[in-house]
Amino acid sequence: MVNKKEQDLEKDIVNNDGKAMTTNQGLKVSEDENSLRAGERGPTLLEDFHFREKMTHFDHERIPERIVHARGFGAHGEFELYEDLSEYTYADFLTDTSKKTPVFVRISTVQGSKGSPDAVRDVRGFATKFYTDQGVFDLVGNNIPVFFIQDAIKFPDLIHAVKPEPHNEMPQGGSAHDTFWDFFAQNPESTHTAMWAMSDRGIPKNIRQIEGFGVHTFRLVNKEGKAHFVKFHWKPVHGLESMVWDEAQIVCGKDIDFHRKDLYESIAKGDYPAWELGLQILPEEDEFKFDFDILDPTKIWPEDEVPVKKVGKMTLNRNVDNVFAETEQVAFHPGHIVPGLDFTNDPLLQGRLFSYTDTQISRLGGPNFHQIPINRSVAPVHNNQRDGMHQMNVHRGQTAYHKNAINNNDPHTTPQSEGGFAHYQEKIDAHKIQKRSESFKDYYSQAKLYLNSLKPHEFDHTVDGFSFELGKCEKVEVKQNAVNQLNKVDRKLAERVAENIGVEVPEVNEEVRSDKSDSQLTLEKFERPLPGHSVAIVVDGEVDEETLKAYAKTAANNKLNYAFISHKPKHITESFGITETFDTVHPVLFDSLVTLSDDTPLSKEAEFFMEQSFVHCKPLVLTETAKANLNSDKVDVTQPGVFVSNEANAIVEQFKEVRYWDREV
Ligand code: HDE
Repeated sequence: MVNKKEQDLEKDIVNNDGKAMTTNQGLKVSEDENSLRAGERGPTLLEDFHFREKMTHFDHERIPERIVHARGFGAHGEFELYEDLSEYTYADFLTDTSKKTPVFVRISTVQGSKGSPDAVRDVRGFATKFYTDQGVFDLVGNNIPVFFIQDAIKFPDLIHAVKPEPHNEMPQGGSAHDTFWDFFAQNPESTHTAMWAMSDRGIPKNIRQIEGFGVHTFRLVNKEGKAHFVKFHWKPVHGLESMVWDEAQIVCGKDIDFHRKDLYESIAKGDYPAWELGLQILPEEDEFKFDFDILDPTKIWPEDEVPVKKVGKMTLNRNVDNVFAETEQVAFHPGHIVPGLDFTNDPLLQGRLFSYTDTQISRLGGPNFHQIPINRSVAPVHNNQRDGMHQMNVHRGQTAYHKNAINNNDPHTTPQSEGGFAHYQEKIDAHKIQKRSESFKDYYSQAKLYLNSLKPHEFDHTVDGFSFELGKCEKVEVKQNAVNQLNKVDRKLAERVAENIGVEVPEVNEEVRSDKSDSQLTLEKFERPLPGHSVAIVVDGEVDEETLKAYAKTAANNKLNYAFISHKPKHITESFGITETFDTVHPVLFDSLVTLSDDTPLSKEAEFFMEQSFVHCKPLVLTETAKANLNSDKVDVTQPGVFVSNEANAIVEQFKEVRYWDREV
């Protein structure tokens, strides 16, 4: 069924099928290959208005990319509510379970420019636009629940530090450079978030399998005006997986579109990505119950202490028709809010409420960006705002002010009791000051809590993450200062990183003495349903068609993505239509590997595929023949996750575990 937003977008869809080419003025064009010239070999004439119009438009096809989150991928979907939440809020999309609210989601990296690779180590933006019947609500979050800074005034500094350095514009799509780690060391509020970014969370395997977080504390307000504090979560239905760092770096080169391709293809195939909306709800009376300040965006509310209540599900079920019109022009803003929700005094959130509209004005060329189809509310829009660049509406009538008598005081305001938005009336009694609250000054306890919550292999990966990034810094002072910070969180982390990058371990152990953890933070707690996983079926030498068919059928029946990879794919292409050669793909692009072979020694390419999958701890299946013809000493068939089987079904049976960390060196 077509939802309200799709109906709305339908009006603007341009379909050229069977249509005559025209200029932008509707004039039919008779020639589009040759500009108007003075003679066959003569100069082009200025008079050629079609040439000039075409070229002028082309010259202005680009708009400024986002300052942060420039590289993103978007899709349409729907949100369904499980239960009526009117105890907490009167937002209609959170109280009416019969409603399916249209959504548009854009998932992005932060640092890189629009053409940077997908699989870099970075925070992922997770922005959702709900087209509710009460107006647009944007939940503009990230895949990491905390942020690097506590006050919005520091955002330009953070971003200047993490973006490519101004004197040489390097590095692209990464934080492994001096200015970022200098910022980290000089601004200890960034410590907790850096732990997340350097852990497996910073290198997601794909964007179907990430969590999303609203980060800030917001408010839910019910009809009676009673408020609760709330944190928003998106819990991925397809589980949560990450890459290993070596793999991520190779993917960046082998397939820069790796994440977007996966999302696009999943949606195109009908294997829809989905997330459950989770809420952590806290009565206002409990505001001061914790050993951290709930307004501090560098803190989580540990899920063991405040459980996440799953209240609905979002499914992405439609790719965009046009990336520029939709994904590039979509304009999110944390200040796009609906009745029943409200802000808190989190100083980061407060600053964001200014920044997002401001940035759209230069990015989208004026104040009317809400009229662009993807941004348009499905609730009717009426006010006295007029004119401006790119005004698309024709406002009829004489008055454009409030109050007026000439037009019966329309458009009129609506009392809160009838659905008008009214700000939550929080009592404030304070001095005007420029000062950070003392309650925001514990920078290390939750960083330690995060490390305590990781499994040993996840801790090792975090050590590797820091070691790589700091190892890439050029200034010894920066490396040393950063390790001094790590020493304030965890001695082991500081020691191991210091050793890896060749700086001193600080003399005094200043680590946080706490073994507090949260059981919900390790990736291991997530289920990883098999559908959507990918298997490389390596065909080395002559393998009969029946065998290949059996593997193709098993993979398709279990909704696995698969490709046959061989030296001479012609006969496979003819039978199956899907195929790759050893040159066109790389083992890092697959989650698991099967090797089928004939009775001759395995080729070095086939062995390379197995070695890479082995070193990245992925499941491998070899047939008896392949095992007998394996010469590589880098694939130990006695290790966990390496299976010898002639059954096609082994790719399902054995691939339920997605990584075998015991194999990691
Ligand atoms: Fe953003 N952020 N941000 N941010 N942010 C932007 O808005 C900003 C912050 C986030 O897919 C910009 O349209 C300030 C936290 C996402 O289009 C800009 C501060 C979180 C996206 C901006 C923050 C985010 C943006 C750049 C500190 C997670 C991409 C282009 C107060 C909760 C949305 C644009 C999309 C984009 C400002 C901090 C998430 C410049 C001032 C915290 C997902 O307005």
